Amino acid sequence: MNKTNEFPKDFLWGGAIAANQVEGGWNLDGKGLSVADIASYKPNIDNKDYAAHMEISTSKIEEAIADKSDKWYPKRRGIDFYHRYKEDLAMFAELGFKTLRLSIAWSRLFPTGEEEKPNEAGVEFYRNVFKEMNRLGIKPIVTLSHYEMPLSLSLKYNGWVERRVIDDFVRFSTVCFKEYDQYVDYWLTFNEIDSIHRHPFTTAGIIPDKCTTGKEEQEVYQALHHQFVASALVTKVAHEVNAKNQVGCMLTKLMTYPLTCAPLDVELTLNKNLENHFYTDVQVKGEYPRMIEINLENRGIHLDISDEDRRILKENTVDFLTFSYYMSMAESGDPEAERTPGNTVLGVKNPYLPSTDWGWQIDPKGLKISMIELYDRYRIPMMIVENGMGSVDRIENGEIHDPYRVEYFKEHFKQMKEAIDEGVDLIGYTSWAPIDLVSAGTSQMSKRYGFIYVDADDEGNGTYNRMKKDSFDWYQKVIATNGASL
Ligand code: BGP
Repeated sequence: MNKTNEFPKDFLWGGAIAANQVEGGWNLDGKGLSVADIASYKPNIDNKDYAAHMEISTSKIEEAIADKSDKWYPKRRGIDFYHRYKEDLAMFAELGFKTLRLSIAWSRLFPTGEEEKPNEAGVEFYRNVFKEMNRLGIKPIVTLSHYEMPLSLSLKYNGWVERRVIDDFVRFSTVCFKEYDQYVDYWLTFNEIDSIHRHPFTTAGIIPDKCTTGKEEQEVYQALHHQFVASALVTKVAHEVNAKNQVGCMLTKLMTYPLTCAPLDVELTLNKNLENHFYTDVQVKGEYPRMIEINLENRGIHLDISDEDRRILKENTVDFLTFSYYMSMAESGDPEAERTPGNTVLGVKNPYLPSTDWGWQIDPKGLKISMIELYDRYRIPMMIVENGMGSVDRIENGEIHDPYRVEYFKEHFKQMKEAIDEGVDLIGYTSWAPIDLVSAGTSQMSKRYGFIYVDADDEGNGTYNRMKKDSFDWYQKVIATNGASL
């Protein structure tokens, strides 16, 4: 066994899931509708056009509300984690998980988002989940907002565009910190907070036809600002409720390379990477980067940011930084350059990299580069809280052979180890996702990420039974040997 691959002692190995992609039970025990519950499955989605797929309108929402079934709404079904969580947690424990990243559905605790007191049945559900995790020795990392805000806030206030939603979110988060204090130490505020530009409805409840200024971009940035302030305020509350609480931010790491060394390609790439750092700059350093503020002004985007907001941001920065990493992209000044889909983005295709079944370019080295770049910039502990490969898995004679998944993870883990050896303070890793679940981007079930297979198809047919893939044993061994088996 190669000892040199061993990860730091107490390294948090695990997996990550999100409430709206696993729970189901969308209308049970008092839960309200969330923005995820109206995401429909489109069998003919053209993977190259995310914008069209994410398109939303008031009439589309009304149509979805009127449809009380879950036939075309896979996120209403999830993988029935609501009823099967014990079985799933037992399998995660068998994998040897030290941690599980999961989210709390805001609409299960506050059905419309505006109630003064939480829905007790919702509070109870997560208490039971955390109790079971505690019994199994799995530490939770809890995301407070993972693409599931109450739909009512979206319809009434155009989601995060209105400042008042900050108070609703702080009330919800405070309940979480107090109710689950004995079980949870690690909290994340907003999943992929930068994704508000790529899918504003899912991330922030923004419905384009409700934009009153006629300038959607302006409203998206204002909503983002409200999320930044909310994130800082709940960081403060978490620390007040219990000083042991650690709060992190969460970024989609969109590693971008220049397609060539033509100076224009390099400049465009630099701009992309500066923009990608904006979100972590605000949450880790506590202030808007000067160049971003100038850039916004130059684009005619004038934000309502008070001195009080700036003080809140500055005084309540996060304790650790987390990010998702699936792929990298290239950038080019040539408008004809070939493009390829990535994590809800379209990037220029890098000719040196292979792609997944969904066209996302696989780049383990890019993970190491991202880790070094982010750690050098922020110097606080980091976690990779999403990383994995969506693929079409096939059952052959009752077994699922997924060597491509093992290969993907193995190469990424090696790069993580290299970065750690070079000084990066990486304290945890949660794969996306340890069990098959409904895709965030396409609402497909057939885009599979898990070490555990779930017998369900895109239309919800199937037994929903769980089954181990070959990669299950492989990951179990990696965790058992703390990386030495790599
Ligand atoms: C991230 C989201 C996850 C997740 C993942 C994979 O952006 O935080 O919720 O699903 O991407 O994306 P997809 O499900 O579209 O394959």
